[in-house]
Amino acid sequence: WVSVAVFPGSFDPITVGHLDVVRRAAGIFDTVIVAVGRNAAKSALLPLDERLRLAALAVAGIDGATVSEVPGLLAAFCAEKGADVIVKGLRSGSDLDDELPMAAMNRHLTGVETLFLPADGGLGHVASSLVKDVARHGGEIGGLVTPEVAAAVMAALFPGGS
Ligand code: COD
Repeated sequence: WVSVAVFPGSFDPITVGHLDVVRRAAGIFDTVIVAVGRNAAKSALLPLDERLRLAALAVAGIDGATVSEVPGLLAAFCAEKGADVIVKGLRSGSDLDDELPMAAMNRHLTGVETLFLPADGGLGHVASSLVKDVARHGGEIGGLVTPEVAAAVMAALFPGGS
């Protein structure tokens, strides 16, 4: 028996906070599929293929971690991959408010359970949206994302160079 977890998100872009969850989940499950999907409530800075490429580069050194696109419904993707659970990270009470209905809906749809990992104490402030906002306003994002991600975010925000 091989335990499979799916860690879904927009990953726009993948951050050190996401990578901490991937590493910790990979320590619990045989396989962790980083599942790059679309959040209908958010408009993405990076196109899906770029988010996939950057996520694959970022998790390349993590044993058992792979990256895949979620083309449609997450619950259907989990069933197709034979995934035992969905893993999510929790930074705050507002994350929990967002995540609880999704966890209940995914379980309603196919029975797939969701497990929550609390954010690392030093990474609770790391969010893709804040990384983009800091970069947009000239702040340093080097410690928050990998160098490849930092370059891609800068190129997307300032296409002609800054
Ligand atoms: N520390 C710990 N966890 C973190 C950190 C951090 N610093 N930063 C982010 N996380 C966690 C988040 O809490 C979340 O669990 C996960 O990482 C992904 O975060 P995001 O922001 O990249 O992704 P979201 O929340 O936009 O992803 C939403 C999904 C794409 C998962 C959702 O929209 C979805 O399932 N879409 C597919 C269609 C579908 O099935 N819809 C019905 C859902 S019920």
